[in-house]
Amino acid sequence: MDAWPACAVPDLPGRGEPLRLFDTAAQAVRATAPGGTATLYVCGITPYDATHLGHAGTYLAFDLVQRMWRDAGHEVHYVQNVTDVDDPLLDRAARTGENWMSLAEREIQLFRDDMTALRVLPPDEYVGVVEAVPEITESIERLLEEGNAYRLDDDVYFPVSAAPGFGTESNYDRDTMLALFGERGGDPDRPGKQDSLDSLLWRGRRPGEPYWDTGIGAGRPGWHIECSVIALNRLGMDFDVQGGGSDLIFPHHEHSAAHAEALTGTTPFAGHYVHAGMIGLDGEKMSKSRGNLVLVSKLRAAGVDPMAVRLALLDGHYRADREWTGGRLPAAEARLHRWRAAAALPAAPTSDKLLAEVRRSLADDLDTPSALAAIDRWAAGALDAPATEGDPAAPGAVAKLVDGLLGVAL
Ligand code: 5CA
Ligand code: ZN
Repeated sequence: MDAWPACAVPDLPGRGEPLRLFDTAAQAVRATAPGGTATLYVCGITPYDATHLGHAGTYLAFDLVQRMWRDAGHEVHYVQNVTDVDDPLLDRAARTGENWMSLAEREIQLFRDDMTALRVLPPDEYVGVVEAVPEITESIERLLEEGNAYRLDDDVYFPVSAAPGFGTESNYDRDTMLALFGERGGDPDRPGKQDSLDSLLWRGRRPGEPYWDTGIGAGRPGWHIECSVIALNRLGMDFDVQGGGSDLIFPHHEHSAAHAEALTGTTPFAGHYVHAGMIGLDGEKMSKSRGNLVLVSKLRAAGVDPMAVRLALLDGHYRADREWTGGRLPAAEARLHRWRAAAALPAAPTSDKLLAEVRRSLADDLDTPSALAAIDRWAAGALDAPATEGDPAAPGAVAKLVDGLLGVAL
């Protein structure tokens, strides 16, 4: 399906540093080692409600990953999915009496508009699960043929015993895995499974639910195999970064990796597993199911500058769980105002050191708080100095670096 329009990313003088990111599997910050083309898969939305600031924070983190790679001279191949058929979407459609496909279509369009407004770089391939059903089905058939899947009633399961590396992506112990599996869409207590942690690859047709008639039978794919196959068929194994929010560490990313490893007989699925922290409101994770949301579209409709929303999200480190509070937006608006005023001066302190500083901060696991603080110091110096002194090229150069590396248009 179509993604959304890309904004131009200016080229900056010199070369950026190699990007280092925290890898959940290694539990350490490690250098990403992209070849000429860096490869990225980020889990997309389940389109049953509008984009909230939690989603925006996560997609922004991976937007910066791409900016850093490009600045370091790489091409980027970026794939994102849309979970456009799944239980929460079907439940919501059933409750409101809307057709599930129109609900998905409307929310996907709203997401595109929100991402465009926030200047988030689009994926090169934006793939809906519905359009990928044939390739996903083919992979499940292969797992069955090779003894890496088993049938239970009309459903098909993945046995965790088929993936020797199971558990090494999340690093969680079995009790934690069992608890999270139950909380996040798994069915640890279903009788007949070989292991409580085995996950659903194929859900046989249920009355009233959409289904596809396939070689496996009538039904629809399970969640983890969707991302596994969509990523694998476009990026191959050992692509550079698998991304999403930290709520996807287990079971989603663990099982996606396990499926791909069983499908190919090779390891690893991704070079880095990178997870953004959860953005909360009133002490709880912001989530569609809880309904404690601040929506990007609502902020836009209220006339809030999307660049201020972007800055408010970048003010915290992507990996930290963080609370959205009422003060964040006014603080970001004030910062944006100061940066714009400094960038509009006829001359300002030179920016070469600033470019190096911002590059260094972002290369270190996307340390945006340090990068923003460095730009604050430059802006304060520029606004304090007499307007005619300094380098006439500096204001424009800083606007360009803020655009290129942070995606903020001044
Ligand atoms: N469709 C699946 C992934 S295949 C899914 O998780 N969809 S989602 O709509 O629920 O979430 C989309 C992305 O936003 C995921 O990466 C998820 O981890 C992230 N996300 C959801 N809630 C928050 C939050 N409160 N803070 C930060 N990121 C969040
Ligand atoms: Zn996913």
